[in-house]
Amino acid sequence: MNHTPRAAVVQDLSAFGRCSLTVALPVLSVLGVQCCPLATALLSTHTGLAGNTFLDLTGQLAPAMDHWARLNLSFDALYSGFLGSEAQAELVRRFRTQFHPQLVLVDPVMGDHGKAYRTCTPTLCRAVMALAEEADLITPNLTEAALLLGLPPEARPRGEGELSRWAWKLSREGRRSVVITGVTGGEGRTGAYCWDREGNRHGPVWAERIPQSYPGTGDLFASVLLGRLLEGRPLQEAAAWAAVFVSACAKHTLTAGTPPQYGVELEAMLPRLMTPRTNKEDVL
Ligand code: PXL
Repeated sequence: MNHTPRAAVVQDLSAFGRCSLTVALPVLSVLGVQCCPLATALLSTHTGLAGNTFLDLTGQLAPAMDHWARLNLSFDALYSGFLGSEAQAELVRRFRTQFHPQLVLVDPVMGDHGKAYRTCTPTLCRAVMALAEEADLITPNLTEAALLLGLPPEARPRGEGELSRWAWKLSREGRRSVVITGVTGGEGRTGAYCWDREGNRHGPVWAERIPQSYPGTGDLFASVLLGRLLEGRPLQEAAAWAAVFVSACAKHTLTAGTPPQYGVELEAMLPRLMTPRTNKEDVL
């Protein structure tokens, strides 16, 4: 009997604003993956809405992992995203050595639009980078890709040739897989550049560009990607699904006129991810 794939997700629970766990939980569930949160913090909203509350839960992580170990639980995947401290990054590493998941996805959340997030101090950035070194798959946006390569955060690759070299370097010569998100293409397209360590296949995937950015879309992308990978799909196919779904959610949200800080209106779109729908073009 096929078991339900199980993923441990190390992220904050921001109650309002559709990012991190409030995105990973519904998306992974709809994709048939059991999402087991290791909640790093509890916030009233993400940090993009002024005045958010914040309860640090770092102290809960090691006891939760130890409890899971006593229950002999195993995990197919470990997925980490936005982290609040070096100690949390260290606990993600500990999870890896304790549970040996087959797939470790590190979304190295550090910045966007050419700048590091104000929450990502140089020490935290270094810890996230060290974590990314040990991952099987990383999903940086262009700003994070530049930081991981030791370049200024505003550095951008000139053309697809350089983008491909960035991906190759980030893959550590093909030792791990990479999906660089937020890549702009011609003709109103946005997408991601993939380096698949399986067979060193690489290339871009595209979707319609929506002229509005929303918080949490990196989390949405990584969650769809992980769900599709755990279905056994190859990296580029999984990334194409993620790109098209994020674009469809953004389009729907723009049409609805929702304030961008509220995140993308994914609830109405989730059924489109459900199997047996297998053709990503059906999402649009
Ligand atoms: O989506 C990234 C993210 C996750 N969690 C919190 C955030 C952000 C981005 O701003 O503030 C708390």
